[in-house]
Amino acid sequence: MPNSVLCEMLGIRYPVFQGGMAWISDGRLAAAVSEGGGLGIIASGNAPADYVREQIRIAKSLTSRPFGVNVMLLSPYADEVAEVIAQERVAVVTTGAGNPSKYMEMWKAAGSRVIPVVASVALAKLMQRIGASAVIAEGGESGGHVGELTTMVLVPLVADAVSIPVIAAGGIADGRGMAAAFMLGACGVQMGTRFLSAEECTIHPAYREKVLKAGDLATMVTGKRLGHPVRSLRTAFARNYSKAEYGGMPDDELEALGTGALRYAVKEGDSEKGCFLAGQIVAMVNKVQPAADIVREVADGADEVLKGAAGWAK
Ligand code: TUI
Repeated sequence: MPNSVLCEMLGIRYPVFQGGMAWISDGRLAAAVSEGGGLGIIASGNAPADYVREQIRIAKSLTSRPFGVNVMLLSPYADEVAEVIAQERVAVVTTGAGNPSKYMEMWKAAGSRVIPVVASVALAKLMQRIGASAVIAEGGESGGHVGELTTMVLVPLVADAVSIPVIAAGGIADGRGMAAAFMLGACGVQMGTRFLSAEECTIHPAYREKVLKAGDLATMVTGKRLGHPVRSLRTAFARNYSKAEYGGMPDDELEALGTGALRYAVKEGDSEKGCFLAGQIVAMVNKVQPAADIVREVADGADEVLKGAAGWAK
């Protein structure tokens, strides 16, 4: 693996982050990734602070290596989750779906490294200015809440605009993707979808089955009308939601249709009521394996590709 500044900064072996996926990335998955030499990240999603504290304690009991917690900034519990993170002195905080400026001082005072997800150059620059240690540039190929730009466009633009390390996310699930991210100016990657098939990932068996079977056109984006576009598997729920969205359902009813949908997918595997978040690269995820093997396979795969890089031009 090319020497990444991220490894030194965070005390990890491979510059591979496991993305914080709501209701999925718990303390056990995060600890398994960190034990494997990557950076495991607990997702707080829309969960209350007590749940997040419990998952942090679980991760601490399973690994002495650094791990992170992701704060979903649209959550009604974001303020209290932010405080728990500071109290627990978590090594790394990542944020998603918004601007985390108001928490920055508190997290830095607690000794955490803050690494926000950004979907634009402007937010990346602002994050650098207020003291972020790095930024995660996430393209719209990713699962969950998506921005406008693709990884291919966003990563080099952000890498040119800031001097802090850039981690690429969105559409990466193997060594080729990781090597490409390096070529675009990133010094690490974050993957979510690839970890849906980790042995330590406790999604409902029906969710896992859908992931393993998904092909290249298996995902779609819904939620644009309410301003929170989300990429998920093209299930009965996603199709119905889309019909309602473009069929003129009032905003409050549409909002209600989406409430609890992530949890239904993860815990009950229910295709009628559940929203199965996944990125476009889900088509490449087709085997179940330990999280540590995923981290190593992707990092070693990138190494292999990069070694042959001089011979690429055909
Ligand atoms: O956050 C994510 N992915 C997520 S969050 C989530 S839970 C959810 N539930 C209901 C509605 C929406 C989400 C599921 N997946 N990824 C990180 C990410 N952040 N992607 C894009 C962004 C982003 C977009 C705009 C970050 C900042 C931003 O800036 C807004 C601003 O205020 O400047």
